[in-house]
Amino acid sequence: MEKLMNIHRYPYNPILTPAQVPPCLPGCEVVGAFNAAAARYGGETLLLLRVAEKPAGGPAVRCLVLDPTSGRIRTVTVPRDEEKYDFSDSRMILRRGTPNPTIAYLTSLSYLRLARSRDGIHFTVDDRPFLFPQNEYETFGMEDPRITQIGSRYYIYFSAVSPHGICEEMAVTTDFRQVRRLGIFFLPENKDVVIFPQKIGGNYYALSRPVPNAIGAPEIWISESADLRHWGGHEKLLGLRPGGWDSARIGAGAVPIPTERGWLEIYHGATAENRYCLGALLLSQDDPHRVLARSKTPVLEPTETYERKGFFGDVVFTCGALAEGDILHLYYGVSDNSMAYAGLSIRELLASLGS
Ligand code: MAN
Repeated sequence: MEKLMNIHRYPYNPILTPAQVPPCLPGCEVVGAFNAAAARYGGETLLLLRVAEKPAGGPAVRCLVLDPTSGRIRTVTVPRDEEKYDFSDSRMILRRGTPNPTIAYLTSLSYLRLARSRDGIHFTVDDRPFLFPQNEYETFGMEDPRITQIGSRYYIYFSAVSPHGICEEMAVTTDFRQVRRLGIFFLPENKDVVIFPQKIGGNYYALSRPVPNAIGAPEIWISESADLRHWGGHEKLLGLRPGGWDSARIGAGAVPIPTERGWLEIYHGATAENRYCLGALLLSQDDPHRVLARSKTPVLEPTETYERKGFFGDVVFTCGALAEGDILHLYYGVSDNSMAYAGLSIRELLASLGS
């Protein structure tokens, strides 16, 4: 029997909604400000939001796509009555096909924008995007960023989405004003990368979530690198659990947090019905290939209205958590719509894992 754990959702959740984010594209509206990376910089808490925009008004049949040659965003109109398309998923337009349908377009274009806060709860959103699609790997957008601080450098990495597939790209900043892009570091299809904040036994480590096509399942892998750019030594770390909350898809969430018992990782798990929950993993301090514990039941599951209803409901999804003493400040996207906050005790969380 797992020990009970208290999770303290901020009573006025969500802490940040699309209404607080003015669109940056002409004639567009913001439909999501969610799945943000978290960092501390200059006495402030920063959230690097995934902001999703779409042409304002009307059904989602007009899609935004970057033209990488001109650098312009163009609008593609997809006829609603076209038999070859399936419009049933709010996030994407599927092209029907055998053996499997494929994504034709996304219904919104995502990019990355900073929000800054003194108290970690009340955020002001920057006027302009921090990173905006600009190359052929980002024509459908940039999603689900994470930030790893190593010394004075903040490594920012995210999923780049295009018809070439979903891959992981990296950038680096020291001041959250200037940012230098470092290119692709995980091949398609891969996403949900988190990089550990320090070397372990002489190497950097990352968790990732490749998506096998012919055979296999979307599960968590671990890789190592001497320089953060070239990754190898890949091994599978964690699999799906049939029948449960993490039975169809799992992926790393927050950047791993060092604790006295080992590395604490908050990951997401989804069912075949796309219900997303968060759970915890404990990895050995000296050898993160060793899984010491894994939550049997979710640490957080979508129960509140803002977690159950939205652009894509029944989703809690984290890309960042910040430790402060025993408190874990968990920032999480809700319903692919907004950002919410929950605080929890690291000690209680470790105890719930039996550690
Ligand atoms: C995928 C990603 C996430 C999103 C979930 C739920 O895992 O696109 O950004 O939150 O699906 O839609």
